This record gives sequence, C-alpha cells and structure tokens, in this order.
Amino acid sequence: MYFSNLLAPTLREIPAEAEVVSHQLLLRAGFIRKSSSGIYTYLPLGMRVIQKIEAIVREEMNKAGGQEILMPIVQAAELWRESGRWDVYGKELFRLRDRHDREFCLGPTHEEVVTDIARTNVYSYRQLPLMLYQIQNKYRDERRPRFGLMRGREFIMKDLYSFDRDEAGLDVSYQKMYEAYTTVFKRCGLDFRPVEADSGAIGGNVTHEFMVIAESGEAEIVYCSSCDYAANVEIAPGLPTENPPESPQEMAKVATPDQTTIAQVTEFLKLPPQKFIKTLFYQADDELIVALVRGDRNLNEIKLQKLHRALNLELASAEKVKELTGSQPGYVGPVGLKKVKIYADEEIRTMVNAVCGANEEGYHLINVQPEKDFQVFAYGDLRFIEAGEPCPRCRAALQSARGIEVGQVFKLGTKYSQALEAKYVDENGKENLMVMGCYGIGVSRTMAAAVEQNHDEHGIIWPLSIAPYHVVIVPVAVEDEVLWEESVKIYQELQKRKIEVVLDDRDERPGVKFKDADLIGYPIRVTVGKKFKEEGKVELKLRHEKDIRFLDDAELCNFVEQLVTTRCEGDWRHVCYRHYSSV
Ligand code: 9G3
Repeated sequence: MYFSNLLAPTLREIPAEAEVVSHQLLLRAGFIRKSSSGIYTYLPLGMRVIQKIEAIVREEMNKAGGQEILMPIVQAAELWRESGRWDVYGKELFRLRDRHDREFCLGPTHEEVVTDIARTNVYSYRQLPLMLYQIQNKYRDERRPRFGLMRGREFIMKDLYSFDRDEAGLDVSYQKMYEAYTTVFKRCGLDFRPVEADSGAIGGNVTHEFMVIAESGEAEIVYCSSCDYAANVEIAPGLPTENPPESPQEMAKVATPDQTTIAQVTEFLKLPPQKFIKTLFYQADDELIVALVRGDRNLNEIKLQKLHRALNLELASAEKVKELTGSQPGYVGPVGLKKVKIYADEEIRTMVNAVCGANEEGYHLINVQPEKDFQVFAYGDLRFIEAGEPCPRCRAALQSARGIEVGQVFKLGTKYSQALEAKYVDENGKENLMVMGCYGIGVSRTMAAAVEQNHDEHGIIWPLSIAPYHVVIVPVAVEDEVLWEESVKIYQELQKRKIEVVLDDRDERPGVKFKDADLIGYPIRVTVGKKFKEEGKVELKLRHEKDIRFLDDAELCNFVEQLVTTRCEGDWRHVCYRHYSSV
C-alpha cells in the first residue's frame, strides 16, 4: 500500500473529548472517527486491526468446536417477553417499531435468539454438545458513552453459546472456552488476567472476566503474587479481621459540633477510624435498608445487593435519611433505629466501645456495643477487600490493579432453556432442559485495550499479530531516484513474502514521515537514506526498541520475514515481540 493512497487522516492535536490514551491515539492516528456519541466508523487502519483480532478469535473458537452463525441485530420483543427480560432492561435497551408498529430491540446480547434457534433445531442428546457463535455488532444505550471504543453504544462482540446435556457437560464447555480465551488474548499480545467475577443479574453462578491490565481500566481487580488467585473486587471476599479486645464502657452521647465526616469525628474524639461504625442508608427496590461497615472500610454495594437480594439498589436521599433518623447523614447511626433492616459487615460484630452518629445534629455516641445497643438483621461480608490483605487462598499479600474487561465467560445453567423451553430427549426417551453457557469477547474493546497497554509518548506500539501493517518503508527523499528504486525493490520483495507493508511515498521531510510512523505504530520501520548510498545498508528499527540495525536488503527481508512468521502465524507463543528476547 502506498501511503498517499491510504485513508489515514492523522491529527497533530489531541481531540478534546478524548479522555483516555486509546481514544486519543485511535483518533489522532486515523483508525476511527466518531459518527455520533458512542458510535464509530472504523477507517482502513482500524478495520485491519479489527479483522486481525476477529481472525484470531475465529480460529480459536473453531478449534474449540464452535460453529459460526450470524444472528439478527433486530430482535422481536416477543422473545424478550418470553425470557422475562423485556421489562427488566430500561433505557439501555434500544427499542424500535416496524411499519406495522410491532416492537423490536437492537440486540445488546443474543441469549434469547440463540436459545430460540436451539429449541427449534435441537431435539436429541446426539446433537449435544453444541457451540454456536457469531461476531456481530451489539447495541447498548449507555447513559454516558465515553473512552471511545471502550464504552460505546454500538460495539463488535464475539458471543458464543454452549449447549450441553447437563452441568458436567457445561463444565467441559466452560473449561474449553476458558482455555480458548487464554490463547486468544496471548495471541493478541496482551497482558491479561482471568479473574473470578460477579454473575450479577444474569443469574447462574460461576463466571470469569478476562481483564487487560491497564491504569485506565474501569474495573478494579485483586490478585495474588504467589498463587493464581485473582478476582474482581466486586466479589473478592473480605475476611473479617479481629477487633482488639477491650472492656466495654457505658454508652454516652458527646457533642461533636460541625464534625460530620469520619476523619473529623475520629480526629475530634482522638479515636482511630477502626472504632467508628459507618452507617449508610439504601433504597433497595421499595424498601429502605441500613448497611454498617467499620470506619476504615468501604461498603461493597454488589455484596449488599446479593445479601438483601435486591434487583435495584441505590443510596437513599438525604431527606429519606432525615425522615427515618431525624438527622442529617453526618450524624446518623444504628442505635435507636426502628422498623428498618440493619445489615452489618462481619467486622462490626466484634467491635467494642464503638463510635457512631447519635441520630441528632451535632452529637455522636461513644462506647456503643453491637448486639447490646442495636440489633443487626443480618451479618455478611459487605466490604471491599483491599490490597495488602491476605490472599483468600494462600494468605500471601494481595495486589490490586485496574483492568479493562475484554472477555467474560458465564455458566448460565438452565435460565434461558427453562424460560424458552429448549429441551432435548436423552437415550431413555426422557426430556431434559439443555444446560447453557455464554462467552463474550469485546472485539472492538480489545483493539482499544491493546492501545492502552501498548503505547508511548510518540503513539501506538502495535503487537505484531494485530498490527494494521507489519512494515512501513520510509525513503528519506522520494525524488532521489536511487533511494526510490531501492524502496520499491524492498516493498515488492516483502510483498512477495506475504509481509504487509506500507511505502510512505509522500514528498515530505523524513521527520514528518517518522512522526506519522510512530503515531500509527507500525511494528517495523525501514528507512532508505544516506547509509544506503554510502554502504548499501538500509536502517531497520523495531517500534518498541531504541536501537537501529543496518542491513543490506537481502538480510533485511530475511529478518523481517522471520520476525513476522514466528510472531504471527507459526509459533504464536511469542506473538508479542515485546517479550522478544533476542533477534
Ligand atoms: C440487555 C442490555 C444490556 C446487557 C444485557 C442485556 C449485559 C445483558 C449480560 C450479557 C451476558 C453475556 C453473551 C455474551 C457474553 C456476555 N448488558 N448483559 O444480558 F438487554 Cl440493554 O450480555 N451475553
């Protein structure tokens, strides 16, 4: 490809609306352009990366036994009514009507559609296990689309659905997908971790998320440095720590004028935050509930939602709190609360002489004894686990990191086969519900995650296996016959060897071409300049390295072919040359 033909509108300036690096660089390097909020066009460079990721995904899904199909984006409301989800999802579900006024949605996911296919076409145990997948646009009307492709309203997902005879079969399918995902993300050259995750409203019990480690990740994970434990903090268990024993004192009310935050009150009373009971009020569906955690901890709302089994959970308003306690949030506490369920983190149970709000403006209570001075409806693990705490599996200190969720695998069980009556007949002629799993990879999000993880101040550093092109050739002066001839010669030789190469044929200063080459992030740059005229050598520079090699064009083509072959097709275990030991 000659660069002058390539539609790659690079930008000098950082677009104002781009908050994260991948969004900035994919825009500046001419990979994507916004069509509307959260909806993008993939320009040629972006499309080539998407196609590379899809090719890797397809290969691994096929290897694992998946059969590719393509399901409709436009889905009939009837199916979603059968599954009971039409009314569960609110504004996030894009809805539309056809010319006959019939209701449809734009598919945010395809459990209903694929289960409908299974119930219509699968009837015998001989047809199981079955794995069907697609790579298709998904639509979710995010309230705040941002971070470019990382949280779009239209995005490309590979979603695979497995159908098995029973749980044992599902375990096999799940394991196959788990391993296939590990291969996919390794081949994409990503530093990722599978983490235990929250199955959320989707139901089912076991689920793992594949997280690309990146500071800009929206998810927080904890992982162990010495065993392979890793979990999304949403579900990581907070083990209760013992509170130091002391003799219980008489409860008393103390004036704490204008001391409303934990920091202020503990400072004022000269007590550590561990002595404090943090009291939070939540609207759980149509019920007001109270949650207590120790002053130095943070409440994990996902865990509270699970303990109380709420569909919807949000912080109660200040007026609701005032209505119930007679006080502003800064002075609230569990003592004296009536007719409200109090949930408490395990660590509250063993607190002695605790401090909490007195439910009276300007006052707190000291020497409060849980169980004696207030009744807890239910204790549970309600807190966020923190870095440094012992690993739930091997006790080593946990580390925390931020991650971008690029894949997730779910055990669905019979949630959808029950709702849609997807059954098969077994060898005894008995009808059974199919047991399902579902497995998603965010293809467009994976492209963004790759940039988050592979960039520097000059631009993107594509892993070779998903780079839009492998090589860019930069003649330092196109009007110089000798340099041009040599550039075209190398260009043609590399193409003959199936290397994907761009020849920057613009009549521009070398500096401009180098800037664009670094911004776009070609893994390999070949410069044809003075050295060629003097010594017949061309320069080769890997995007992720500093040093430059000088080779004659035969050595160069062999080197490039060897590098691309080992890091892309063949031995993909070294796909990400970034870990390349020696060349
Ligand atoms: C909706 C809307 C948004 C949604 C869903 C449904 C997320 C929904 C969960 C999944 C689970 C798996 C198959 C591929 C892997 C993920 N957001 N989920 O079900 F109606 Cl508006 O999509 N689906």
